[in-house]
Amino acid sequence: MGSDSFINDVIWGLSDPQKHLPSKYFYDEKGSRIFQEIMQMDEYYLPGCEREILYKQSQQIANEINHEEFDIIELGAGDGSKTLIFLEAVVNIGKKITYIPMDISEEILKVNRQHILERLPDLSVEVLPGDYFSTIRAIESRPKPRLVMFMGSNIGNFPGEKAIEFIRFVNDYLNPGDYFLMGVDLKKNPHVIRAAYNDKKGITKRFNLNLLERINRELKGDFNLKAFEHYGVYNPLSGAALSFLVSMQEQDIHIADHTFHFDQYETIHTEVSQKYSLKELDQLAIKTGFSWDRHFTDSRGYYSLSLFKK
Ligand code: AVI
Repeated sequence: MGSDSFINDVIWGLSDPQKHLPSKYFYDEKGSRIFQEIMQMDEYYLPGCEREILYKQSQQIANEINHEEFDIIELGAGDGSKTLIFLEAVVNIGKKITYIPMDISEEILKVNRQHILERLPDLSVEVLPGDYFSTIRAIESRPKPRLVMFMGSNIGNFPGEKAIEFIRFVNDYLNPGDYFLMGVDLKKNPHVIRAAYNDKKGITKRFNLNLLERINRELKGDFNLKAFEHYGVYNPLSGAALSFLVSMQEQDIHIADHTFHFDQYETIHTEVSQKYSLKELDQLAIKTGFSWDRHFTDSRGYYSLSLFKK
């Protein structure tokens, strides 16, 4: 992700009649720190749900996997702290695994490896730095059966058809009998979802505004952060939680040698966090080329770890 594509994406997105910026650019060093704060927020129920499922049902998930020896490849693995719960369960039921965490950040993969080996010193861990698309190709030549994991409801940040395209892409790198385990935030009381993206302390607002700050820092933009508001909305018809930055006044913004005009109340769409029903997940599994699926949900039915089999 060089700054070359960052500038191109920013200019392209702000030139559209409905201005938009890709949410992947939230995660510079500062944005990643703010995201850690989001994960601790009372309103942001997702990590707690995922952890509950992992603690209570990891063994059942592991038992569904019809292989004694296999590779576990985790996309966007981060520090691996939640995955460790699952890996321990797999090892405890006597399966032989190699854990292959993939992430953009080499630093976080070092932390991940150390974390995992502290608890499971005999586990074979092979880290793979890079983005989803380039690194997943690296698993093609590995001879063992596979379980690919994609946790944290990251699939929700792929807008519309892009989620289908991405899961098909993963499916292409699996053989019949391989598995895909995905963390998915489910449709629920819309008030609960809305609150998760509109916290009282304004942490999500800081997260969203950091995107403009990043443009100022890295691309020498001149956004006045005080002239933008964060707006998070959930549409129960589409199941999409959408984040916007709203220009509170008419203004011109300069980035490199480009000028972007904002009318008062004009918005930049910055993120989609798609929510699914279990029925939609069944359809998604079929649409993306899987032959079987099973959902493991938390006690409130807020979140699912969905296991797809090719
Ligand atoms: C990383 N991703 C799953 C988060 C989400 O819920 O869409 C990012 C996030 N944006 C605002 N709060 C959290």
